[in-house]
Amino acid sequence: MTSAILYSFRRCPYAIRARMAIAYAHIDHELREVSLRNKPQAMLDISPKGTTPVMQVFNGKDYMVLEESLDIMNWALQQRDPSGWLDLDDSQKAIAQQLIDTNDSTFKKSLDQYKYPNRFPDYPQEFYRQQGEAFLWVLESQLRKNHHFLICDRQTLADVAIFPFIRQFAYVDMDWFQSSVYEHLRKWLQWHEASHLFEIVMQKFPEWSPSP
Ligand SMILES: N[C@@H](CCC(=O)N[C@@H](CS)C(=O)NCC(=O)O)C(=O)O
Repeated sequence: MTSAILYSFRRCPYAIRARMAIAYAHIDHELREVSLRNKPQAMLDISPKGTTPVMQVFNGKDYMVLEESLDIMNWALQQRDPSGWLDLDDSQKAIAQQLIDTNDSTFKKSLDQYKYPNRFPDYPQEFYRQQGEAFLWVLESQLRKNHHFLICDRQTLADVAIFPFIRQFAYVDMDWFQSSVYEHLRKWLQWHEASHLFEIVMQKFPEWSPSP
């Protein structure tokens, strides 16, 4: 019997980070690829807010629902954390938390504005890119300090939680990103994109529909 179901949308950065944590922790699950334009009723029944990812974890007759990507990541890592993504001291944890909070709030907002400038005609696209660059600078200096990863000298939760969003930002104008001053960030992005974990979670699945 399936022990967990993950409702996911392949390109969603929140879903990507959840899938990476799930794959890393070897969580047995059924992946249900959804269309954001046609969300399955089974997903909306357990999570009416209708965002991906959503994870349903079965425990005998009961189940619990995790409907925030960070909750899914943390839950998966509590089951298994082979390389210690959560093994950090208190000050490292505080930095990780702050970076993730900034990513999910101000940076995500600038990312959406930079990606869809037509929807935000008040300013030119470059303005929104500059807004986002404030966070790129913070990451670049963390990477310089920490030997190529954000918090310490190895990959941890913060790297994985933030990477899919930086990837989206870079892809808006790859020529600009490649010739930008963010040398360490470029290498960090390339490293994550080339990782086996990322390859696994970007496999394509047909859209799920309930069996009749
Ligand atoms: N805070 C949520 C955000 C998830 C989210 O916003 N996902 C987007 C897709 S990338 C979504 O489902 N949007 C709803 C929609 O497009 O209808 C999380 O961390 O899981």
